[in-house]
This record gives sequence, C-alpha cells and structure tokens, in this order.
Amino acid sequence: MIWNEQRECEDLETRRKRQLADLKELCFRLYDRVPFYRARFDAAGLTPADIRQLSDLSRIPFTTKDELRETYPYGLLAVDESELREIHTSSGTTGTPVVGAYTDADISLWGEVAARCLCMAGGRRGDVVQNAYGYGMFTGGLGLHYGARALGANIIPAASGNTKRQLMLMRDFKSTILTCTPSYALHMAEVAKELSIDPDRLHLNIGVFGAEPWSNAMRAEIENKLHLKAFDIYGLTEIIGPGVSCECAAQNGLHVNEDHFYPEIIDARTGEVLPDGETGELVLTTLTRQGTPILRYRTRDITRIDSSPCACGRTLRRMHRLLGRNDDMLILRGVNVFPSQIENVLLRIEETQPHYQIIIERGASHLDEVELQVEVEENFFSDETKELERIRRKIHSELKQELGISVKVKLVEPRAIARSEGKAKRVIDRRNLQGGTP
Ligand code: DLL
Repeated sequence: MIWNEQRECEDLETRRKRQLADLKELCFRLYDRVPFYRARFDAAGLTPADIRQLSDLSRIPFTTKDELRETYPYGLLAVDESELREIHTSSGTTGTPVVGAYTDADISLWGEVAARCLCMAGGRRGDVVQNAYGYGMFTGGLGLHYGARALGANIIPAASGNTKRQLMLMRDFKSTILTCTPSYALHMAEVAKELSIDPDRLHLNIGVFGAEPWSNAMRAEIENKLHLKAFDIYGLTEIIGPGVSCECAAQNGLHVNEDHFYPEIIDARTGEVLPDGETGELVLTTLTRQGTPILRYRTRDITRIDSSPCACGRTLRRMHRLLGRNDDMLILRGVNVFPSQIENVLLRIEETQPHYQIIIERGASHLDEVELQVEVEENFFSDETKELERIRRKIHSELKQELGISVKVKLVEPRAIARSEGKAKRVIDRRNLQGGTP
C-alpha cells in the first residue's frame, strides 16, 4: 500500500512543475516576510523573480546551523506568532537550540509525511504503534505520533525510558510497530533477554528506527533479537523532524518526500551542486513549510541520491542511508574516519557487542589520541588475560585493515558502556578545542 499514491508515484514532469511552482512562491513569501532572507537575496543580487527553473535554486546562498542559532528564537519566522501551534527545538546538548515552529498546516504536513513513512515500512490502519521516541521538545515523539494518528493506528505513546514497562506495554497491548532510536531498540532487546521474554511471544512486526546513525549490521542484530523487520527513517528539526525520508520494502535507500523537502547534494568544500549518484552533503529546502521555512539548509549529513526506479513503484528519489556527518567525521592522523566504519567492523566481530565509545584526547605531544572502548560479548568475557588479548588484537587488526590506521583498543566488561534511551553518544571528545571546560 502507498499512502499518497498520487504524490509518491507521480510522473517526474508533473513533480518538477509543482516543485518549481512551490519554490517560486516560497522565494516571494520569504523575501516579503523574513528580513534575513530578503537581505540574503539582496546581497546575492537576486530577486525572487530570478528563480525561473529548479536549477536556479543553486544561485540562492545556503542557510547554516549557525545562522539558525544567531536568529534564535523567532528570526526566521515567516508567519505571525499568533498562527503558531507548536514549537520544537533541536536536541543539541550545547549552545543555543535550533527552532522549528509549526502552524496548523505544518502539523498536517508532518502527519502526512510521517504517515507516508510508516506506510513505506509496511504500517497500516489498525496497527498498534508503540512510540518510544522521546516526547517533548525533541521532534521524534510527536512527529511519529502525528504520523501514526494520520495512518489510523492505535498509538501507545510510551515515550523513551522505563524499559521494563516498555516490554510490558508491548506484550499487553500487542504492539505491532516499534518506533525508537536503533540503540534503544537494541537495549530493549537486551532487557527482554534478561527478563526471559521470548520475542516470539511479542507481536512486533516492524521497527521504524532513526534519529542517529546505524548500520545494516546493526539492523541485522536488532532484527534477530526482536524478531521484526527494521526500517530506517530520517529527518531533522530544522526541516520538520522525522518524515523527511524513509525506507520502503525494497530497502534500497530512503525515499525522500521531495514534493515537500527538495534535496540537493553538494561538495562540502566548494558548495558546488553534485549530480545524482555522487556523495556529498545533503542540502534541503522546505518547499511548503509555513512557520519556519528554510532555503538550502546545509544538514551536514553525508549521503547520495539515487534516482533509479524503485521496485515499490514510488518515483520519489532515494537517499542512501547516512554515511556520516561532516562534523562527526574524525580526522585521525590525516585520515577521515566515520564512527559508522568502526561500528561496521565491530559488528563483524563475533566476540564483541556493538556497544562502543570513541574517546579522543589531546596528549602531551599535542597529537590526537584515540581510544576505542568496546564491550566484550558476555559469552566471551573471561578472566583470562590471554583470551582478552586475542580479542583485542583481532579488533585492532580489523580496524587497521578497514581504516588504514591503528587505533588503541580497550576492552570493557559487558554493560560497562552506558545504554541510551534516545540518541547514543558514540564520540567523546576531550580535546577541549574551544577552550571551555572539557
Ligand atoms: O533526530 C528527527 C528524527 C526523529 C529522525 C526520529 C528520525 C526519527 P534532530 O534531533 O534535529 O532530529 O537530529 C537530526 O539526526 O541531521 C542526522 O544527523 C541524525 N539522524 C536523523 N535520522 C537519522 C538516521 C531528529 N536515520 C540529525 N540515520 C540529522 C542517521 C540520523 N542519522
């Protein structure tokens, strides 16, 4: 089933026409109502009337996260405050948050795109959606809530945390779809095992997981442990929250709801727009948002666009599951390393669990020192130093093969690394590069 067949399977010419019409209207609206964007156009020597085709989008300057912070709280608002119905902010732990402000129309749009996503993953009217994303300022909880509501599902708004209760709710209300971060799904699976809950006695069929990086290997691990089929969902506060894109049954990339969120891939260094198929930074324009629309937002997320036909029949282009983030990318002795590469290696090694942290310190020699702390699988954890040393060497050598550099590996006991109920913190940077407290 396709939630909105007319839009999701539309022929490309019709879609491009609508995207262009919406883009033009958006440029006029922002020029009129948001001084920040008016100044932007003026400085670039552009008027909204200069945007005549979709490729003219590349003439408009980017919007960055820093600019969103500088204009906090309402600098980018495109409607009267009285039209606002809901506010969300980014989950950033430091600094000024980034604001998403929603009108009635934006909330309906959110329900529509999140329902499309649930439907892509196989969700249907009558499903029982246990929504274990955090509710509150974070967009995960309410975004999936609106989507599940539009879909006609029965919602268990469990929110994140209280894992034993999650499992009880799951069993008693016969939840068929679980929505949460992948790291929390894995944690739930661990607790279920501890409590001797047989996954086959639960009713879960589908997991819709996102909000943090994860890999296909992690997908397999969650699927094996919870006996469900796991789908990747992507989104961000600045654009709408969850609902920008999601995998369909073909699981060959995430269909971008591009009639609302127009994607471009750019070379992060030069800002040049790259053709479909090339890897770079994802830039998104909200074609139809009302409260806080945004032009050419640099997401810092790295992916590529696939415009080849999909077996599911949707013509929405797909983005590859995220390959990393520009600002997550570690440069270790000159080599670019993404935490996801490390995760992939760990998931190939039977003796470890995908619970890990990367700790970066600046040593006395002013060189970056990186330590990977990784949990040993319960069955393999022993007091025998020789056995542990064997595992440590194995990880070290596989990492060296994958990354081309050697990383210090420290094995830790099962459960030594804090579990997350929301987004897992994988990188701990103690280099104190900003000069603040570490
Ligand atoms: O995490 C929105 C969301 C909620 C998406 C629930 C999916 C499910 P933010 O807190 O603003 O919003 O964080 C956005 O999280 O730029 C990515 O770097 C990362 N991210 C989101 N989804 C994925 C994913 C929500 N599927 C930032 N894979 C984004 C990898 C993801 N990273």
